[in-house]
Amino acid sequence: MRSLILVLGDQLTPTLTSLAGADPARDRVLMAELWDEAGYVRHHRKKIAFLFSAMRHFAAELRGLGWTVDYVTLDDPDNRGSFTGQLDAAIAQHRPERVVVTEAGEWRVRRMQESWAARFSLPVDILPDERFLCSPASFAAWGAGRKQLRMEYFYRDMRRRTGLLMEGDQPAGGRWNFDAENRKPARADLFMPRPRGVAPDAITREVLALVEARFGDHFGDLEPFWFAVTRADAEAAFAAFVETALPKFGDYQDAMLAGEPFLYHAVIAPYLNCGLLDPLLVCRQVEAAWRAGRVPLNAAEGFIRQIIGWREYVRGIYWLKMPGYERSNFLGHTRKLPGFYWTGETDMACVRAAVTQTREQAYAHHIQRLMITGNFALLAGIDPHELHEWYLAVYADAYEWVELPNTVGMSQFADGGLLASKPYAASGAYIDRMSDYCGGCAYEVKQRTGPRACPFNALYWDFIARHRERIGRNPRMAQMVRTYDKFADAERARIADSAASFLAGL
Ligand code: FAD
Ligand code: DLZ
Ligand code: SF4
Repeated sequence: MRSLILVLGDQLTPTLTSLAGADPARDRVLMAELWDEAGYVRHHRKKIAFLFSAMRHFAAELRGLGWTVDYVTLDDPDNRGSFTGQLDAAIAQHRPERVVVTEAGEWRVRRMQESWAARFSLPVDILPDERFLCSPASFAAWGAGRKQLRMEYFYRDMRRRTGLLMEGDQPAGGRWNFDAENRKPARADLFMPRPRGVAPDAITREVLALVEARFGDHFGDLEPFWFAVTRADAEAAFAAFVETALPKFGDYQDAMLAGEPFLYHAVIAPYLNCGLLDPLLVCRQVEAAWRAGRVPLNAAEGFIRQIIGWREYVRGIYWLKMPGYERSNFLGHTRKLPGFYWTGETDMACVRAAVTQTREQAYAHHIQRLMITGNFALLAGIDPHELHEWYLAVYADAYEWVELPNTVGMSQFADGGLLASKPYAASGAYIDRMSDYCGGCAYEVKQRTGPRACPFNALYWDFIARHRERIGRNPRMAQMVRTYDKFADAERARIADSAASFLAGL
């Protein structure tokens, strides 16, 4: 045999660089369900089932294309538990001339890949991952010499580079960004489309039984299981989103509603991140829907910005700053993650809703992650590394390259403002404006202090007071520091007392 091609669980793309240059007649593919990968954080059971089933379906897709695939299931007696162990066994068995891989998405696995040539005394080709639109080197070149790495400017470059939503060298509609039109709270009586689900087939049912048996002690509900696990079904789910939800995606991007876990979101990050959907094709489809008059520009632009802007940008930051970024803690936060992040058992209706749907669906939309669970952790001073491990475990779309910058940078300001221009800290008033959670809450959102007051309020002002030196120089936070300074001494004391007694009870 000539090449042994190791395909990782988030590389389920037939045009992957490691496969593109290989020959199905002479080369062999290796894929494996591994304890180390399922356990480096204790992933949600739905996430493990999703990935194992998508991997098994992808192995079948490759076999259909003529590849020889060695697929090692979790319960295979020859399973070695890790990428390195499994490669070792496969090399001993097949004696390949070389190993070929596409670069891993996570730093942890990339280091492993780099160790293999010396360890196995074999050439190991590590090829670039061309499913991303901006390579780490190209991102570094974009950032070199800039004082600030602002997403908005990166995004404009990506629009120019891809030609998406461009009219010549100008942005379609005359503006790069239509966010000013995108901040509407949703009403419960709006038509709310549901993501297109798929009933489990025989392969998925087998995986569900395996995960039930082997990962009984992991977080999260395994069923109902409705994720797409094939390329065709992921594409159908995306097409359904474009027809039913995309037109309102922009308008209600920041909204939250009790009992509506998905609103007008696409629920495609699990598919994009493991390779079932292609980011550029997805954006081209959205642009085509806008050009055909089926979706408004604010929706198409808002959506495309998330993918060629935010998604590529956070990956660029990740590779620029790793290793070390995972230990960022600019605000010096050390509190342990409260137990209700796992149980949902809290009187705070907004946190309960976000955690409960996370347990049920391995999904929460962006504003729930940022402004509910993230905001609470920021205000309460939770250790950002503990929070990072939580986000990495609980969402079906979570991989460190995308989760870590979102958690450490965007949500916790733990990188000191490299990624976010200001801390995403907000009191209950913001949550009340953007959601209907507060009406059903045991706390009173309009009260700042006292035992019945919404905890986000005292914690917010206490956060401003505690960090005034670190954040007060930011013009957008200086205003809040000035407001705090105008409170009477007695009110400031009540804020400190309320925050302290709430935190003591966590
Ligand atoms: P939509 O709202 O429909 O957006 C469409 C697509 O845009 C998403 O599928 C995603 O690919 C992309 N996108 C949107 N926002 C971002 C963003 N901030 N960063 C990167 N891509 C984005 N996203 C992940 O894919 N994996 C994660 O592990 C992850 N962890 C996060 C942790 C925190 C604390 C926060 C605040 C955000 C995190 N995000 C993560 C970003 C975002 O919340 C999810 O991409 C989004 O909620 C996925 O749902 P969706 O597919 O319905 O997205
Ligand atoms: C996330 C994950 C899980 C849960 N399980 C596996 C697995 O069993 N086998 C595998 O190849 N990949 C898995 N993955 C994805 C890997 O962790 C992923 O490829 C790396 O995080 C990318 O750097
Ligand atoms: Fe959340 Fe406060 Fe509203 Fe309750 S009152 S739902 S804790 S923001």
